[in-house]
Amino acid sequence: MAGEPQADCLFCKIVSGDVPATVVRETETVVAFRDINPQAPTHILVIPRVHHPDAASLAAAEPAVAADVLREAGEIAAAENVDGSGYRIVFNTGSGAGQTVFHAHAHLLGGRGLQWPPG
Ligand code: IU
Repeated sequence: MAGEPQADCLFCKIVSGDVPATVVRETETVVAFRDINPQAPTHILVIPRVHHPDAASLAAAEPAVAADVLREAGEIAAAENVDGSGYRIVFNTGSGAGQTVFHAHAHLLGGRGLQWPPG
């Protein structure tokens, strides 16, 4: 059922604690942890506890939780001191856009110059 934990989902396993991660923040609805393969000095993934395959399906099904993801990303950017220099929140959506884990997640990237357009 939409929103339920998926046995084969890496990020559901991080939410449950079955797979370790360097968690920086947890709320009732959201978990944030450092990306295992960081692309910037600050690279944190902000994920909902509930399972939805991508950001748009999360927003459609549970808009308040999607808002929680965005708000937490902003608060973590401030806590990491990357808000002054600028940061990026990225939702890769679909394998053609580089999505490899099909549990909605925001990439929070900061701490270096970020080019536009992205690759
Ligand atoms: P993507 O947008 O689906 O490609 O992002 C998935 C991210 O999950 C990617 O940046 C990986 O480095 C990251 N990740 C992780 O942090 N821990 C893991 O155990 C695995 C992937 I597998």
